Amino acid sequence: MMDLKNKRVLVVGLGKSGLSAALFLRGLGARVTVSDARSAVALAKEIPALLEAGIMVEAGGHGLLTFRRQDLIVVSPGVPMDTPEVKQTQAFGLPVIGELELASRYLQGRVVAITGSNGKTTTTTLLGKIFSDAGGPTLVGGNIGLPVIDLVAKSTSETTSVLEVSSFQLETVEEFHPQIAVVLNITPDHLDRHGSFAAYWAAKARITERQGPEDFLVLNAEDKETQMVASKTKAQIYWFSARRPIKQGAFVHGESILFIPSEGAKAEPVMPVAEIHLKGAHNVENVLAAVCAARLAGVPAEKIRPSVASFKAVEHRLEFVRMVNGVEYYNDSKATNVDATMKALASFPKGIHLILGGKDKDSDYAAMAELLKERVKIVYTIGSAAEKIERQLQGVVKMVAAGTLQTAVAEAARAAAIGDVVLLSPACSSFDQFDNYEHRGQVFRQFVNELKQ
Ligand code: UMA
Repeated sequence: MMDLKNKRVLVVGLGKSGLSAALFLRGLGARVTVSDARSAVALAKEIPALLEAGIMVEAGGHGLLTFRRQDLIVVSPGVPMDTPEVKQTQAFGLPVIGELELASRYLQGRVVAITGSNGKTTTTTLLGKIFSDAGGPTLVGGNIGLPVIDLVAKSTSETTSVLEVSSFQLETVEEFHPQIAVVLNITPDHLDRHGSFAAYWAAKARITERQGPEDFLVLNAEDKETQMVASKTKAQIYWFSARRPIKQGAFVHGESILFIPSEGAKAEPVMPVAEIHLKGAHNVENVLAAVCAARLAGVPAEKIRPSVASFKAVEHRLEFVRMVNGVEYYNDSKATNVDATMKALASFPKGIHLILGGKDKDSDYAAMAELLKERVKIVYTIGSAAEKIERQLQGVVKMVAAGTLQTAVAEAARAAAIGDVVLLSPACSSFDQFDNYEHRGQVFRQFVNELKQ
């Protein structure tokens, strides 16, 4: 824990994380300033509470001088580390940390952290449910939408905090030290922010940087990039696999999920795969990761089984919205990269009307070509990435340039036949047309709910 009383701390970015971090730091007696690129008008909702709490606000851009006169800089996850003011500050030797790092210096109890390109939210939510069903004090937060700093006041030495952690958050960790870390998969994402896949991978691998031999690292045995994280750890490695038996960890064998607590030990039956009520093969992997982490945390198999069996899809993640005129509508707004959309496509055999597009992240949409040919009837493009998608997928699949989500839903509803599926799984982030992926998913649901039977 740092003594920040009367220290000058600058919080960069005034979204959820920045707001919570600023108020937390003020509560510790620090002299807090927040700096945000958005104008004072855009921040009109946040500013009064901050001023009331005695926090200074710099709006409409970051001033280099504001960054200089500080003892500590706390950056929000969405603020790139190569932002000129952040870079220069670091060059002057001022400490720069992220909100996750700040929170982990104060969070009490055990930390279970989950990262990966896809499946983080589902696995985090499921693990949170398993721990709380098992009866222990449990907190859930992080990239899932609740800043970790908001968990600090509620945590005690008895708490298990289940944290979804992103590459943006991991990029700025120093002392962050989960007792159990999970890496689900690593496929290209956020290349616009990290610059290269290698840099993105390196950020993800930092989840295990502070782990020691008493800690556990749970890795996907079927994902090459994830396997390589094993070379970066001092923790005990456990694996999960949906395809084959493994020596230590969780896997599918026949119709069942089994767990092996240590090499050479007898496999414990956990549950039948048929009891998982989540769509898609990728969700079996998410369940395996959660089972493995829960067993390592000491939750017995007989308690895990009913928790998993009663777990339903997370909002915006292959969420069934409604059946209209024999057509099923699914909201997968959380699919903000190509790999996530491929997993969604793999969950439906054919007859898909796919709504694709949003803000591009330097993604390669051509990677979806085979699945599109095989399963998709029409792609409806939306948002600023539309043109790039149309260029990369020309000749692969029939495409309709819908422009907006509203037009895409209307066009898909018109074209879809009985038995087809209309799927919003955009492979892009939402920030060109929406506040965030939740907003995009809500708007999609609203349009679908307005369709006439
Ligand atoms: N800002 C600046 N300067 C910059 C960049 C941004 O001032 O150079 C300001 C913006 O004007 C805005 C604020 O920073 O006011 C936004 O900060 P933020 O983007 O960090 O957003 P938060 O609301 O704090 O949300 C963050 C995570 N956002 C991102 O990582 C982009 C949320 O993850 C997370 O739920 C939340 O903290 C709580 O931990 C969202 C996300 O998209 C869901 N994550 C990515 C993903 O899952 O793919 C990683």
